[in-house]
Amino acid sequence: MKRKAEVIIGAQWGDEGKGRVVDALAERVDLVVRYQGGANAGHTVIAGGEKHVFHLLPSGMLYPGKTCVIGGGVVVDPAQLLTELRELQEKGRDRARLVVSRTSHVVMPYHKILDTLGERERSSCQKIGTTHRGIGPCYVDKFNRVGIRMEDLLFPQTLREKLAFNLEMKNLLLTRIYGEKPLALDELYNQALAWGGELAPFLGDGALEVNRALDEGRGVLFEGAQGTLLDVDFGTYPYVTSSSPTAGGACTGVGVGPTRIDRVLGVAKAYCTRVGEGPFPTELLDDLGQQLRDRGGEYGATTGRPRRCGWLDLVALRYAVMVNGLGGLAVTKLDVLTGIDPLKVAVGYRIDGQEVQHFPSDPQLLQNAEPVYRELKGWTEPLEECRRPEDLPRAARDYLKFMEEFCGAPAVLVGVGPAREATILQG
Ligand code: 2SA
Ligand code: GDP
Ligand code: MG
Repeated sequence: MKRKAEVIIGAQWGDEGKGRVVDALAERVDLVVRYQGGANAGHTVIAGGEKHVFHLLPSGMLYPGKTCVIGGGVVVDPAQLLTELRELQEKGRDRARLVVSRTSHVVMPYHKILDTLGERERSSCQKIGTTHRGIGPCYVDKFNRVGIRMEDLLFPQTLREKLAFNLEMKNLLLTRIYGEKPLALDELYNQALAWGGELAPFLGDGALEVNRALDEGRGVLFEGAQGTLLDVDFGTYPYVTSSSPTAGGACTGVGVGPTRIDRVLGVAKAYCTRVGEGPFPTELLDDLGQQLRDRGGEYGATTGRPRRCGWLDLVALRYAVMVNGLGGLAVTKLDVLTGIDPLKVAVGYRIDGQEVQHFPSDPQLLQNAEPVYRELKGWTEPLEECRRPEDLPRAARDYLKFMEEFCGAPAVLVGVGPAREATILQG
């Protein structure tokens, strides 16, 4: 079925393989749109034997003839965006047309500095483990209505006034609270003007672009960043990011009504990972955790940090199906589980002696949750060459079936390797 508007979200703690899923599905649509987050994201696409890691650019950029949109809900680091564009050019890749919403907010150097200083000042149990990309401080300014938007970079006088106002506050924080040096207005202003000059050709009206495409019957993929359990409302607060990676974020972060969305697809690894602090009930702190990290190459695509690894948590995944209204799952990295027998999946938690089947909102309860596991049979065959569901060994098919039945969503795509072609597509 040709879908007009599909949202692709991370159904766990991010790094589920959203980039490779978006790349696989982008071929059949016309637009790929990022709607939240910023350069904290690291979305890996391996196409034609070449690896690309997108931080701000949507993962449809490798398709000439398509349009990629950065929605107003994204926080844009102009230097990073220019670097990514330059990298694609240096690789000699033809690329999609790019539209950056004029209303998206600018991540300024002071946001990154404040992100790092904020983390430094938190005691070890309060640290979030951010990517230091300035995401939280930039969203704070947006919601505090003092942010600088991409369109402000085009108007020198407004830009200078807004920067001067912001620097007054930021320099107080930097000098009086953190004991750091103040930032100079002129330097920042000149830098911001230069960014505006370079990015002006890409600035446009993201909402209009996407709604017009939908009106004309063109297909649109909305690409979430991070994941459901990092959502500022539905994640393991306060150990979350500062945006809405869940499906609703696509509507507010682009400017499309919920009635226009045909399906939401949740990307989930066949096991679980998390990078940064916060509760993770099925985490494996033993050799098996290390084995998953090594075999799955589980290191941050932006920071290089080792990711924490653990068994698949079906309680959390079923919660993601609920809060996103998932119509399907894209299960990635099934190949990484080859040779592990038995496999365990969490089907409940024991909290304060009571068994529960729902995902608790209180991180303290989750921290103390002991997973109730179901053991499933493993398999020994490598999966990388499988292209149809029937090519998978029986135990792998049973593992997927158990996931589908427990969560109430069908697996419509299965990843059996990192490359574009290592994909089983069934919907
Ligand atoms: P931030 O920087 O304020 O958004 O950090 C807040 C929390 O959100 C987590 N977070 C992520 N988790 C997984 N992957 C992300 N992207 C990179 C990747 C991460 C990296 O693709 O590997 O390279 O380390 C991402 N971005 C933010 C973060 O770890 C905090 O827990
Ligand atoms: P994203 O942030 O959700 O796009 O995911 P990342 O790119 O941060 O991390 C996913 C990692 O897993 C990347 O290194 C991908 O190349 C890799 N990957 C994605 N799907 C598969 C898969 O099916 N099998 C294997 N072995 N690797 C995969
Ligand atoms: Mg990632």
